[in-house]
This record gives sequence, C-alpha cells and structure tokens, in this order.
Amino acid sequence: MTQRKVNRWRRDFLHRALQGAGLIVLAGCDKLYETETFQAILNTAEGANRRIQRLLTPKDKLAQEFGEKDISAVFRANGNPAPNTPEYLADAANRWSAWRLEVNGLVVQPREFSLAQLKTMPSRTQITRHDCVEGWSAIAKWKGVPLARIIELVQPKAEAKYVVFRCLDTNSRGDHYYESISLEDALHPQTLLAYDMNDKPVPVANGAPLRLRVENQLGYKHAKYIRALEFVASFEQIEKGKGGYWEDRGYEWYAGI
Ligand SMILES: Nc1nc2c(c(=O)[nH]1)N[C@H]1C(S)=C(S)[C@@H](COP(=O)(O)O)O[C@H]1N2
Ligand SMILES: [Mo]
Repeated sequence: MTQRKVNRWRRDFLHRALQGAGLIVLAGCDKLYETETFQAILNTAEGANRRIQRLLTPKDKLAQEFGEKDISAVFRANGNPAPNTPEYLADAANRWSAWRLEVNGLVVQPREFSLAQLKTMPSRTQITRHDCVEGWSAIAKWKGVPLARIIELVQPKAEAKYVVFRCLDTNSRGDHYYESISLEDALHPQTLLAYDMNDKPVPVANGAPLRLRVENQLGYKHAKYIRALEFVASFEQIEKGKGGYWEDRGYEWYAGI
C-alpha cells in the first residue's frame, strides 16, 4: 500500500465508523471530540493506522521474478488430493459460480467475494519460483488479487496480527489444510490470491479456484483450495495453536526464504 492509499483508507475508515455510530450528523467538532464513542472510534482508527504504518516500512524486499522463458514445463502438484466432495466437483464443472471467499474474524467489514468479483479487482501478475521443502522447485506465472487490496476493503481491527487461510481439502483422516501468515507478509506486494496459473485458471491439482502465493515463504505456506480468510490476534484463536497444517506436524511457522 502506498502512503496515499493508507491515508485514504484511514479517512474512509473513520468516515464509515462515524456514520455507523450515527455521529456524522453532529455539528461542531468539539462536541464530537467529547463523545465517548468518537474517542473509541478514533483510538481504533489511530491504532490500526499506526500498525499499517509500521507494516509499510520494513522488509518489503521482492522475491526474484523470472521471464516467460523460465516457466517450468511441468509444475507438479503436491500435498493432499484435491477436494472430491460432490459440491466441489459440481462447482468445478460450473466455473465456480457457487464458490465464495469468506473474509471474517477481527475485521471492521466482513465480506464475501465470488470468483467473478475477485477477477474484476486490480490484479498483479508475476513469474516466480516455488520451493518445496521436499526438495523440488518450479517456476510459474501467477495472476491474482494482491491480498493488500482485500485488506483495504475489510479493514483489520488494530488487534489483528495474522491471516489464517481455511482450505477445502483434507488428509485421509479428515483434517482440513490451513495456514497462517503475518499481516506484514499479507501486505507484501507479491502476496496474491491467485486465480490464474500460466495464463489459465489455476488447475484443480494446483489449488482451484484460488490459492495463495506468498513468494517470500516456502511451498507449504502457499495454501491451495482457499475457502475463507480469518483475521486473528493470536495462535490461540487457531484450533491447534501452531498456525498451520504442517506446523501442527512440526514444521516451522516462519518459512521465510
Ligand atoms: N490446501 C492445501 N494447500 C497446500 C498443500 C496441501 O496439501 N493442501 N500443500 C502445500 C505444499 S507442501 C506445497 S509444496 C504446495 C504445492 O503446490 P502445488 O500443488 O501447486 O505444487 O502447496 C501447499 N499448499
Ligand atoms: Mo511442499
């Protein structure tokens, strides 16, 4: 997010909050400042603003990007088998018209997005290398919505620290895949909710209809088959407490590369 956008976001956030509290009709600013509700709203907005400012400054280092000629001929699919519920299969055949991305948790504006809506939002395209801890790498072109855009729309509350990705697939015991990243990594310009891979919709094997690209992190952080994003303040709010499917099985939560 640019400074201008943060400022605009803050302004709009304040405006909406005041409107919501029915305070926008109050005349004098002095009066407004005296009300407790206004003070509470201001604290939230300022708190959130400070957080975002802090997040803007540090490591926005970009991961290496490649050229078309570097794209791997084969990009293997890895992890759990694709979801095979009747709903998923029917929706895949129906170009994902029933699928929705739910965004909830510690946000001012919980939202739902259809795939078509996500595709009308500003997008980013990047050719990057995926590194799996199992010892293979592959380069692909990804197109999607920067997660920062979604964050601007839903407005995380000041206490939100992590974004949790809820996935549709399960292992053979029925445990759902999930992952989490810091708000800082979520705001990174190369962090995308990707719907296209190599100029085509992301194939089912690679996480259709929507998967995360978080290019400064190892492969297992790149959640496939995303169903929902949840903003949380701590890992205690994530069921098993370690922040991800593989983390629950001993991998490091921070998988920076
Ligand atoms: N939902 C979900 N996301 C997942 C996985 C998974 O099993 N389920 N596997 C992870 C691992 S270990 C890797 S290396 C990449 C593999 O992505 P790919 O199938 O496109 O190669 O997805 C990651 N995201
Ligand atoms: Mo992996």
